[in-house]
Amino acid sequence: MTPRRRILLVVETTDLLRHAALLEAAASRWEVLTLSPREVLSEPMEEPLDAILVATERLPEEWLERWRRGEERPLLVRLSDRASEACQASEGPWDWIIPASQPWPALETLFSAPLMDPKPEVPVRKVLLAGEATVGKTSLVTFYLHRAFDPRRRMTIGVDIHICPVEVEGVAVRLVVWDVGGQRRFAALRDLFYRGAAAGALVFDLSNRLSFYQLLNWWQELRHHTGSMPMLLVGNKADLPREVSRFEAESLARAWGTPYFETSCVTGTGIPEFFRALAMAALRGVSP
Ligand SMILES: Nc1nc2c(ncn2[C@@H]2O[C@H](COP(=O)(O)OP(=O)(O)O)[C@@H](O)[C@H]2O)c(=O)[nH]1
Ligand SMILES: [Mg+2]
Repeated sequence: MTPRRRILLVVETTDLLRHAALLEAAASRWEVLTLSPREVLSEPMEEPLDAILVATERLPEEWLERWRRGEERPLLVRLSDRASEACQASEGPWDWIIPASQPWPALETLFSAPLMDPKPEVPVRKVLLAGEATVGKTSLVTFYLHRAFDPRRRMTIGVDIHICPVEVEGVAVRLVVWDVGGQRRFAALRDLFYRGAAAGALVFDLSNRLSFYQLLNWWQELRHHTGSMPMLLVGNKADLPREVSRFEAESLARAWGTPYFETSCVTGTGIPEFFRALAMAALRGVSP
């Protein structure tokens, strides 16, 4: 059974930055998915969720009502600009209404009891997955966590923050993996993405030469924002016909002084090794 500590934040893409503090604080504790109202309505959410935080008015009540049925239903929480203090809602779809500007400590109180981290002594490190869209960043995390390939195409528009427990040389580490989609174009959100990261991985698609060429841009951007943070290079989709040879990728990795991994989210090849190396790099990298 997977631990149920998943939170969905529904927020307008343009508002994401206003909730940066919330994202950062929540990220070290829970798995956080962010979706815009449009995405939420167009996608079936099958994953178990502990809570749905809604920071927009643009969600129809029917969608919310649907979640009120069922036994293990998520907590429905409205982040409101108008609320001055947290209150339990007796009518309407919400369980709680919480001020958007100061969601803490109300959120903490709501979630802490059943969801508290049972092992707070485990070191927590923020790590980044960077690389072009569709190279398989989200799939790497999904495979690592569930040992299964999910072929559904789900574009990361917002920021997905996954918690990945890893054990390296007998030491448990909790990686908080930031997987950022199209939001990279918002400069300020980019800072949020890079802030406090201990290690990162640059991912490309072995079956797509362009994604290999684009690595240079990513490398420069990461180096610019994160200085000497340890980085790894990952060639994913090793199960598909190649457009990039191992020799080329290894040459690039050597030039950059980074370890190189080849992975496949279909067969699982290389994925545990990659996460162990990422955790090791994060432990040796900067402390958050
Ligand atoms: N054949 C194959 N397909 C993959 C692999 N990893 C991801 N994909 C597919 O590539 C697409 C993009 O994957 P996704 O994880 O969303 O990429 P992201 O945008 O980098 O997060 C999806 O359709 C995945 O099913 C892989 O290792 N092999
Ligand atoms: Mg993604």
